[in-house]
Amino acid sequence: MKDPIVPMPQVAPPAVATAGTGASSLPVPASTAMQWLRTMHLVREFEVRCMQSYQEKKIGGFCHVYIGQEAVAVGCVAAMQPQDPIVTAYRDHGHALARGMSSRACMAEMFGRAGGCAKGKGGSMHMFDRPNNLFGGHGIVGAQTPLGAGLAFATKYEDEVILGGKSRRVSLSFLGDGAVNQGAFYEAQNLAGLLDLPVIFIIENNGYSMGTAIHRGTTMSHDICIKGRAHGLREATIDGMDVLSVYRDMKALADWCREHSRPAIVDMKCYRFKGHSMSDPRKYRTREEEAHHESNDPIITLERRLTNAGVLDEARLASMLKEVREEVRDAVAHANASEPTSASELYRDVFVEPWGRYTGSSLPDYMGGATNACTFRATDGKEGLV
Ligand SMILES: Cc1ncc(C[n+]2csc(CCOP(=O)(O)OP(=O)(O)O)c2C)c(N)n1
Ligand SMILES: [Mg+2]
Repeated sequence: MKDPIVPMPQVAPPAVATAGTGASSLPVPASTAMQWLRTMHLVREFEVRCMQSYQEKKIGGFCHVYIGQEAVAVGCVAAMQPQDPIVTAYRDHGHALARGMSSRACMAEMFGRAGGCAKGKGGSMHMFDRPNNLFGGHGIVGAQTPLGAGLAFATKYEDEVILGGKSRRVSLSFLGDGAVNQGAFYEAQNLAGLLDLPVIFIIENNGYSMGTAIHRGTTMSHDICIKGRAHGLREATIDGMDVLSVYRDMKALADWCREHSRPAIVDMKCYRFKGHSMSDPRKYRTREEEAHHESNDPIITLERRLTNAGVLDEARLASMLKEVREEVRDAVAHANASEPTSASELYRDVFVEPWGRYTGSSLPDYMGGATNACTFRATDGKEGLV
């Protein structure tokens, strides 16, 4: 019999409405909030240059930009610890940069060059950063949700069974609102609930899956957390347009999941300012609707808050923007200068190396059935996630 699940408070006091002025009115140190602002600007500038490079045909394939949703990735990453695994869908550049991937490696991946994080073999939808515990970047809608549960199983197993301690890591599995209707999501939630997996499914609810408004394709779209309630997940509805709210509410939720080793679901309310992908004319929504949401730009909201607190002024903002533009310009130059990925690379990194012969614990009967020592090992000589 499992412990009863204590529901999260659904309406938290707005983070932006803290009384008073000065740096002390901020819920985090001023330098931290300034760093978040810089990262949000970096993501925005990166995406703008991606759109430009796509039009110049430097980037091929699909390209889904994150403009408008920056507060989600930045606030969520800030609320977690670096060793917590993260997995996401194809709209992944923001998560990669927020997690600490260099803009050079990210842009070279966009360009399909050898200097990219996946040696140019993944492209826009497959950002992967092992040192920063980002496990992709996945193009199949919803496919990352069982992976999120699997990552939580792996960390829990490693912490509790192999290391003999307490489960100490929480996995984040981001998904879009369109992905909640995939069967894999329900299997993942069921297992997470059943096995007490510390994973948080964050639904980046931007209101649309491609051109379909959420209410046209999803039942109970006004209360999307109900999808997790059936599996006993803890839940939270969060304002994804305000990085301070995202941080505060995600930190509280992640702390609880870490403490209790339990799963959760988040309805992260947000809006994508651009089309679904580069080829989307956005005929399914009005320009008035877009303008309404753009007036709630998460970057402007944070700038206003920092200005009111006296930690941001025009000169500081100008110097931050200059630095960010230079960083992204350098990333584009690096991507351009990086070698195109060679065809022979296609055969590398498909299997863990050295793969060797059959690696089961015993040989099949037709081969004699004798005991066979396991020869599997990861390329870096380490097994598992640590
Ligand atoms: C299994 C599967 N079905 C369909 C698609 C095509 N497809 C790509 S993105 C997308 C919409 C997903 O929308 P959402 O989950 O809300 O994410 P968002 O684009 O809003 O970030 C669809 C249907 C796919 N990639 N995988
Ligand atoms: Mg969506």
